[in-house]
Amino acid sequence: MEIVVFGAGSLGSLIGGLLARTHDVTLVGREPHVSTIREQGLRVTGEVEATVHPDAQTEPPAGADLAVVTVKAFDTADAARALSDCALDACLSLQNGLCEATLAEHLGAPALAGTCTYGARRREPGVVACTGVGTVVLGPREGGQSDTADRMGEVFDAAGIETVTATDMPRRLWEKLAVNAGINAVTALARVENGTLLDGPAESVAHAAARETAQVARERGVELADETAVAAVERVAAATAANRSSMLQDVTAGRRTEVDAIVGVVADAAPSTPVNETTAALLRTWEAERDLR
Ligand code: KPL
Repeated sequence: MEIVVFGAGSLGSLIGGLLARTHDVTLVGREPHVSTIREQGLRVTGEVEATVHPDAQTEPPAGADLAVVTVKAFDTADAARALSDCALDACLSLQNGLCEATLAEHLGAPALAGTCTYGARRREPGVVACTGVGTVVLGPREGGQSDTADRMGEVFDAAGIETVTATDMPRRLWEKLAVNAGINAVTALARVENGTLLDGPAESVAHAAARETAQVARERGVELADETAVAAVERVAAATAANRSSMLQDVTAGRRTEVDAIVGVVADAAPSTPVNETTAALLRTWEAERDLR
């Protein structure tokens, strides 16, 4: 299968590298990563070891069977515009936030929803580390079964990626949003690793952020219980205890964060969500002071 991975950062390079063991992959990313991959291949290190030779470009190709989108949430509209001239059978978002609707708006092909718990760190141009073998879950963004989702699930599976094809993506996306609202925003503001949220004063803040996210999900017709959202935060904080969340990494590096696509979605919703309103306001203030938004 011909697959374009749009957004060859850490996760995009890892997923693209794993897919390239079996499929024809084009990674779309930035220099000097792309020319290094073209010259020397892509080295995957850590929990998975492989050297693969995908194509690598700064612009998408004219067509592919599948586009996997891995850019930051705030770059989704630009990614969708860049991919709009690429003839596709399907597109899959493996991003934080609820980005599928934006992709569907711009692309003629069905936009599948996905979540990914593989850990990835780009070490240097042409090298990505797999810091944790996880699972890719994908399915129709509105839920239910689709032949396209089933086929794409088989494509990931064939490449040796742990894959689940799910019929309840709306609930899974909101559960992931609860995890990110609880873990990413709180660790970014407190400057701590994910495991610090397993006890201590920040634990209750993370849990309250997750409960508020579940409340907004239910307002939008998605069945997500408070306890399920809190349990997901605890489970992910334990499984990734030593990790620095992507939002903490962004803040540490002085980069724009995904605040709008994560806590902002909950903070800007109709019901009162004081914890997310507070974390969103603090992160947005930090970004505004650095001209990042
Ligand atoms: O998705 C994550 C992120 O950092 O963006 C978690 C699961 C919280 C892992 O750090």
